[in-house]
Amino acid sequence: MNQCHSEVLERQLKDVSHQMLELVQEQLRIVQELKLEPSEMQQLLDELAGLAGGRLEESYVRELFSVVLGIHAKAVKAKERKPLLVSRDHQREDTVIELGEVQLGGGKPVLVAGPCAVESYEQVRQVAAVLKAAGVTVLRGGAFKPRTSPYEFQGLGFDGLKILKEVAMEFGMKTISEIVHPAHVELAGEYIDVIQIGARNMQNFELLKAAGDVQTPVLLKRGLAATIDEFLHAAEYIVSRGNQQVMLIERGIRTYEKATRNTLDISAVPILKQESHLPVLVDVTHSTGRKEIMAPCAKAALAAGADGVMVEVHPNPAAALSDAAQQLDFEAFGRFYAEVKQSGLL
Ligand SMILES: [Mn+2]
Repeated sequence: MNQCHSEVLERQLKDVSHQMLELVQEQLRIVQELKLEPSEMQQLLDELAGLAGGRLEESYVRELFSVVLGIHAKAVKAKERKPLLVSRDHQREDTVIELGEVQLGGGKPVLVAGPCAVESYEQVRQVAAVLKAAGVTVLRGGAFKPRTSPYEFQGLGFDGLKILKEVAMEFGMKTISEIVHPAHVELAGEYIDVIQIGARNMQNFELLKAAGDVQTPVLLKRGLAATIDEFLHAAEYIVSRGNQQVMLIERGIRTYEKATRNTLDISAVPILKQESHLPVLVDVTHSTGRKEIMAPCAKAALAAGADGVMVEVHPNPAAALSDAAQQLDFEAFGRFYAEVKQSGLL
């Protein structure tokens, strides 16, 4: 082959390759515009493979054209997979939930505190007075208590919600309480500012739907054996019904570890913040079950990006009707709060 002939061939190779590139792009455009089904794409491939001859084997033809068809199939799938409403892909900015003077998810972390259960007017009032004096304005207290055993204290029900409302009015506080029955969700909004859906009910889909049908903010607890994906999908149940005011709270998951009541999944905090625009809180009481490590765990949660921390406080934990072992008395709460505040994270 002389010099001149090889130069011509090289130019031809370049030309043909460029044309091929253009043709492949054109092929992809047409395939996408036609919105071909996988079965139709297979048919086309079979036809082309049947035309193979000369230097090209059937399998090479299939390989050559399957690239374009593969790109198309991937694009179709990606289009079908819509991002969750609770995801960052759907909404970039943080969701901010206003609770009186405090904002959850607004960049300034919030402390939520109160007794495990509403036991009496006097008990709630005592706690509220101490918390308010310390500067805490969001009060929690369980009126409906789904307990492990049916023989344990089940809560005061609506009478408990009434007590919360009365005390909150007196001290100018906002309230959070768990609701366990879908039929109670609407009425609950008249007594409390935030409906909590507990860990055991995280996948109670009828309850989630009912919470999605009202406009009361919802605090959704992570189930004790729920993955982060299941947690986010549970939140999606609420948001997809129209209630966008949802907060997520990590409360520990069940592992083989016995040193703590549950295992606080601190990594869930930055993952949830990354994956979702909803505010993320950490319950240091139920995740640890150990008073002496609640302050460091609260600091860890805040350092990891949590928008708030929840802790249980009782005037006389030893006599509490639920979670006696892990509620802080007023003195311990004072130490806890001071230690967390001293870190500058709260
Ligand atoms: Mn409790």
